[in-house]
Amino acid sequence: MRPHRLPPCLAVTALSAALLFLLLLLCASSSPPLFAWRSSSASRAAPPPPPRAEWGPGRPPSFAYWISGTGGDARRILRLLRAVYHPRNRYLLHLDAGAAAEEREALAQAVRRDEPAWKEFRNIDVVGEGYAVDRTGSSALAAVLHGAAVLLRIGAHWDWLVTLSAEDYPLVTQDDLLYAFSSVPRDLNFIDHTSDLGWKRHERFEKIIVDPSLYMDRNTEPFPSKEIRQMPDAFQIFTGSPWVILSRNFAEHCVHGWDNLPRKLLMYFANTAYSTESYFQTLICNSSDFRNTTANGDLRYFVWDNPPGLDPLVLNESHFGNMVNSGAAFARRFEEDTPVLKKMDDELLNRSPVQLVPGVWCPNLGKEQNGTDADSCSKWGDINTVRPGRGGERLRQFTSEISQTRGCS
Ligand SMILES: *[C@@H]1O[C@H](CO)[C@@H](O)[C@H](O)[C@H]1NC(C)=O
Ligand SMILES: *[C@@H]1O[C@H](CO)[C@@H](O)[C@H](O)[C@H]1NC(C)=O
Ligand SMILES: *[C@@H]1O[C@H](CO)[C@@H](O)[C@H](O)[C@H]1NC(C)=O
Ligand SMILES: CC(=O)N[C@H]1CO[C@H](CO)[C@@H](O)[C@@H]1O
Repeated sequence: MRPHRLPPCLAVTALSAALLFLLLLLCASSSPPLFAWRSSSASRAAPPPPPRAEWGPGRPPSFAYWISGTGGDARRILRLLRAVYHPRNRYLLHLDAGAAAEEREALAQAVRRDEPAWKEFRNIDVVGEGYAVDRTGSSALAAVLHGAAVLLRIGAHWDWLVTLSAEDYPLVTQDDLLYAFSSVPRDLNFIDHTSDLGWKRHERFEKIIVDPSLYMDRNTEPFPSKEIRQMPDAFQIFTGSPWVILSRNFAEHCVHGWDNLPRKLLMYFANTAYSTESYFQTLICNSSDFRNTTANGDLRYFVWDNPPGLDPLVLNESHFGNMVNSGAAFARRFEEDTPVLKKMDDELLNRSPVQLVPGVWCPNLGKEQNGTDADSCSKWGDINTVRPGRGGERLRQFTSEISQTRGCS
């Protein structure tokens, strides 16, 4: 007898319903809760208008970045944002419920004020309220899906959604990334996956967990239910890296899915540990319309200990060479202000600690002007052209290799 507890199956159903409700809510709500831009006062002398982005064939693509962190991560997120900034892209920043409202407000202030380019292009938003998230539970998946829904609503032009955390850093400039992806079919998804579940079969999929962060307003650890469930037979489970690059089409399918599978899987993965490692994988591999749009890789560099821990190793200067040669676009995990980030700024991004990464869109960045290096953009360049460096060629080569083989096996 467990008189004081809700029977696990009931708790589970309630939570699945909570997740589904959350998702439906976000699809239905007409105004996402963001720190919005206020229109600037018209009385100031008008600066030259920013160049207009052009879209479509012959133009570079555009990325939507979902960047998430927790309490104390605002500074790292700003550094990462500078390292991945380009006016063509769209950025949505999220500090989860582990951060105080003041930190979230300060992040929103920085995004409004810190860089002339951010003020001008207004392509960065901060989620106004932190969702409770536990990365081992399904609340992490709910947060990503919510982010995707908001980005679909506020950004009409992006082609791919990239998920990053405050512990990530780019290995290439945005000129490089936009260049490499210019030759990638826009419906292609980069989702690392396998159907070989190994120990995860029992530990992850036969066990049922309950993630209270789905309904609490504080980050709360999931707890296991005593019950065991059978492996599903209506779909085959795939698992892999939680970090993904999703095509706009597939992101729409996940959020506004016109068929049942996205919702059915959401119910299932609501009670699975680490559902961000399996939801997108299982959905795409079981959808006949999308299977063939999967490339098996996440374009990230990370290193596992032997035997592997729960998280990949923290990277340092000893990993620099392998990181660059990997051909990947992003690497993780880094500690805040660790020296290897400075080396990446210097040698890969051509960025000083206070600057945005130079590119065709702002040619004066980092150039000497009257004896000092320009640390902000004073004159707009062409935001519809990119000029790749060696990193761009490497990444193009790598994406072309891994996208030769599509589908799931
Ligand atoms: C996906 O690829 C397989 C194998 O190449 C092919 O048989 C199938 O028709 C493709 N499906 C779609 C929807 O294009
Ligand atoms: C770098 O990381 C590796 C692997 O975690 C570790 O063995 C090594 O001691 C670290 N080096 C420095 C300089 O921290
Ligand atoms: C550099 O100095 C000259 C002369 O003082 C000035 O006319 C010019 O605007 C300055 N250029 C920049 C980019 O500050
Ligand atoms: C609808 C659909 O394509 N379902 C697929 C789910 O995954 C299994 C295993 O890959 C396929 O056999 C199904 O056809």
